[in-house]
Amino acid sequence: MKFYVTTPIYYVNDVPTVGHAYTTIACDVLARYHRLRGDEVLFTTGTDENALKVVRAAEAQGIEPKPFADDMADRFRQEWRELDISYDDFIRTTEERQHRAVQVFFDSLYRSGDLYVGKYEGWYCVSDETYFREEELIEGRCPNPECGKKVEWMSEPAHFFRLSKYEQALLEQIGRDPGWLLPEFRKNEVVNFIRGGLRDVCISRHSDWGIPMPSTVPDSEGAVIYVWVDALVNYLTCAGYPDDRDRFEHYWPADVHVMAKDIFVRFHASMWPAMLMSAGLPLPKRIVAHGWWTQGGEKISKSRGGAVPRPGPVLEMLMEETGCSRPRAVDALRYYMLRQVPFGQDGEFTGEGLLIRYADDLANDLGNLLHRVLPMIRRYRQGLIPAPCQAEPELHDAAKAAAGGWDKAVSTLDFRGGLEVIWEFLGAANRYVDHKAPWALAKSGDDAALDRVLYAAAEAIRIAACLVAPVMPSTSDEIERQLGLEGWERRWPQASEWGLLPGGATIGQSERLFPRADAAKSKASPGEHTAPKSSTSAGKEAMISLKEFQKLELRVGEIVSAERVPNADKLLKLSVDLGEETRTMVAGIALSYKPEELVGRSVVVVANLEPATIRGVRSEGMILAGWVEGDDQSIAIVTPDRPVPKGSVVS
Ligand code: ME8
Repeated sequence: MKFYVTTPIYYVNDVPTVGHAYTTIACDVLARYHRLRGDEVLFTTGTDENALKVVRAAEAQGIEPKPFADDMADRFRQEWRELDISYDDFIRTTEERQHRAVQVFFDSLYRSGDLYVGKYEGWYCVSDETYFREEELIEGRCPNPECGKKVEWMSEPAHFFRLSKYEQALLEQIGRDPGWLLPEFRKNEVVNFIRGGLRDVCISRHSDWGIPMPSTVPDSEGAVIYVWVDALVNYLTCAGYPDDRDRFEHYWPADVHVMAKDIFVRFHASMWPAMLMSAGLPLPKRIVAHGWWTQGGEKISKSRGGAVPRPGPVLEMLMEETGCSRPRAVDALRYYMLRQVPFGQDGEFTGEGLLIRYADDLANDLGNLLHRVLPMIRRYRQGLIPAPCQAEPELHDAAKAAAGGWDKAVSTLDFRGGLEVIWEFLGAANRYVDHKAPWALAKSGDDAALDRVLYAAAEAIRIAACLVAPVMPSTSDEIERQLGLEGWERRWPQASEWGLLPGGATIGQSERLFPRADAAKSKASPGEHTAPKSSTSAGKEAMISLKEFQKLELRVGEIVSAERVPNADKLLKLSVDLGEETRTMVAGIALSYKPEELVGRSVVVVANLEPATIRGVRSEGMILAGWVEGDDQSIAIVTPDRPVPKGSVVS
């Protein structure tokens, strides 16, 4: 199966914002997902350079338009490389192949009788590259609420495309193919727009920047083609139009054009299909509009003044706040954008929202699973994956549901819904580990059960890595490396197939995927990670079973550093070495111990306590301590009375 997906081609009047990144990431996810399924994918993006606003932006910098556009196009490419965008083709509308395609396409509109020469007099908004009627203006300005700029009067002989002729054909197409325009509520906007009456569009301009009109068309002297006709044709050019017929027949029509709502109704859902009908070419199979990312409720846009969120600085912020690597920051941004808002709706972009998603979904749900399971395989099985076990129904059913749910969600571009089902599976995998308590099985010496649980948990991680691969490609690679699957060829049917993780494989070196963000908010309610002060004698109803007790993962650790938590009299921030890893823990023992007294001391910690952020410090475990008799201010930490290796289980 072939799959052809396109982003809009972006104006090069400025560098991209997170809004441009969003569309490009969404298309990248579609492309990667289809490649994983074995489809032959063509994923295209590029830059729209023949616009008047590009000339104006170049002028403002005192540069000629072409070198200005060259530089900008490079910066777009650079940005997409940074964000791990796997496009197959990057088209610039100043390229020769685009000039040829646009001229041939324009000529075919002329030959179909849908072009005529008239006179254009009216208002033009340079920023939106759109003509408006007098009555459409708002106090003499562009009626687009996001623009509102001054319009300019244009009066020139012009070429018109008979858009009005296609009203009925467009309405019929919309009625015939219910999934053609998405989302549904925007489809209704298109229907209303067309029913309101389509006017013929002026598709020429007099300028020396743009694609010259073919000489076969009357009055073409000195005229260039309207930038929107030029821009839309890029979708054909990338598919091989007009000269590479085989390629064109293979890839066209596009499977999906993706864009935001700003360029959906008027351009992609009306003018573009009408022009294709006129040229006798098949229509794209699906046209999808997402919402806008906003800041302070307003659309994030290149032309808006002030600090516009751009991908680079957002990644820097994330790395600084969390200590994560650049590839993890990239994947966290990709994840956040697709998970945060339903595709089609607007969403407010905030650094805080990104940090919360990072902490809750990535560091906790995904990262935790990996960092609980792999150290146990190292500790109990010398780093070797146990032999494959039969599918554990509670895990396998959840995996199948996640893979099926993701398939379904991707087909309607419901990325948020798709990620939700994957995260339900991660929840099931974490609960499985809690419930099976492998540390308790290790204690009780039930080797067969321990093998089964460790294998099943590792297999769940492999499946999760495959499921999230289109959204977080480098994180999936890293998880597979840690599982010992470097070089493993990931394919989609493997996602929920049980038992593919080879037994006997040696796991790779562990590295924390998503270090815990100090500043990130935690799901856990803040509380001090020390034993509670009151020790009431437990009533019968408060008793716990041995099995419940075994869920506790108590370990011996060694304090390797200690310091006070600023502005908190009772708190110390400790680094505790647990053998396989060193964790940060916050303990309320500062009134009883000086930091320097603690370094080198052995302590007993609750190692599987849900992390919490205490006074801005992420605490990943609890030190056991008791109150000194007769002194309710003084605390004594619990220490083994003989040397015990770091990481040993306390039972
Ligand atoms: O319109 N939220 O280019 P453009 C969501 N050249 N998406 C956003 C966004 C935001 N705040 N800001 C930008 C053009 N986008 C034409 C397109 S295509 C044949 C020609 C994304 O640079 C979104 O995809 O203004 C939007 O449609 C596109 O960038 C507009 O990019």
